[in-house]
Amino acid sequence: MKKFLVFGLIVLLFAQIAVARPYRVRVFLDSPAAAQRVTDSGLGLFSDNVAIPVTDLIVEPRQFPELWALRVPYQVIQLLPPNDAWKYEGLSDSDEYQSQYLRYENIIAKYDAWMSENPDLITKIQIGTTIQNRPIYAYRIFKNYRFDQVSPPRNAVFFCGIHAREWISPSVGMYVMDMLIQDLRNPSSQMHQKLADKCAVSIIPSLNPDGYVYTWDSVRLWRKNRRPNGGSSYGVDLNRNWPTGWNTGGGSSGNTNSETYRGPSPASERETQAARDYALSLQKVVAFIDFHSYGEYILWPWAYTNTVAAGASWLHTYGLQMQAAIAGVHGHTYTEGQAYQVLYEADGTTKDYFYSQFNAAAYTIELRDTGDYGFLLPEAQIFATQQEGYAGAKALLAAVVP
Ligand code: 0X9
Ligand code: ZN
Repeated sequence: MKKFLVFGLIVLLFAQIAVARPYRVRVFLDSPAAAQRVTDSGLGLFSDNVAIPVTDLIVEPRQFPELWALRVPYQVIQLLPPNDAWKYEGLSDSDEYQSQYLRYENIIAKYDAWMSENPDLITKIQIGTTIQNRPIYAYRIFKNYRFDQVSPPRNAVFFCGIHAREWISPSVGMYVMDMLIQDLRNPSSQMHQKLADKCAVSIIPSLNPDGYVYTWDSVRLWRKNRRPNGGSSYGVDLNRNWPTGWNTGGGSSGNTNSETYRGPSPASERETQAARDYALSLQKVVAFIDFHSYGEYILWPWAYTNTVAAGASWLHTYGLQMQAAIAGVHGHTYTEGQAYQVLYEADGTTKDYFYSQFNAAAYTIELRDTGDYGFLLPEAQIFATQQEGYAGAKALLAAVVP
């Protein structure tokens, strides 16, 4: 009997190691120094940021020594599902994108289908290639009645999927494209009147395809890209790699294992270079949105410094217009303000670059939710969040195009 018990325990132990389910662990931080130790650690973030006094982390069983080394009080909150348990079965090869998340190839197939149905509106540009050889695309939508006018006077640029695990971001990007097509086919719509002959919108469906694929096939809560950093360390945070303010303030890390590793140099990553060079190739970028999750925020520059941006009053005015438009859909009032102040300090982020380089109305939108499900937003909330994302984008386009 005893023998069987021991055998059973051994089997259980192996099962535990084989599955290696991560834990959600709450740490209590009483100082900026303690917060920085967490930022510099290789532990995953379950919260949307490292905050004083409470932050939730994702800790693999093998990482507990690293947790202890932080010398902070902690409490295990829950056992998270196994890393490979997030694969969506069944419908995942369909192109129905308003009630389910899609794999990368299905996202691109969806945009390609829209493009072939609307060749007069949409063009596709391969803007780069990832380290794992996946193409990175931008799709640009523009209604032109004046064929003498080769390129439009203005451009808006929307990024999706910089952070791999924020699946609702590419999902919102698809809805924005779908709605823009419908609006530009309807001469009486508000967006048609705003955009036709005046402004093109470029959407990058996923700026981090390697990371996104990795979250589907291996580690659901992966955030960074998949650059090998040496040894067993992978990934650069593509929202800490941009040149503006790179490594000047705080809120990024030089530790290659960190979730907010900024990379070896500004714009070191192919994804950053691809998106930067594409934006630079456009004649005039007037608006920019980087879609993230979660938290329900509308954030404008600066994120790298507490200094108030020169154009802050109009950034704030447009931010409030986006906030009202989003609240008008389902009553969710997204928190609006300067990123550094209402969320946290972060250097080398996208919107700081778009504001400093182009003087664009540049925003990060943190989509749903406020923390109940976090990055694991249920499919039942996809459509409502897409509507909110489009409402925000529309309000911004309406504000920047005269
Ligand atoms: O940390 C980030 O890159 C963004 N949050 S997320 O949870 N999606 O990772 C926030 C970027 C916005 N800027 C700052 N508040 N710094
Ligand atoms: Zn993000």
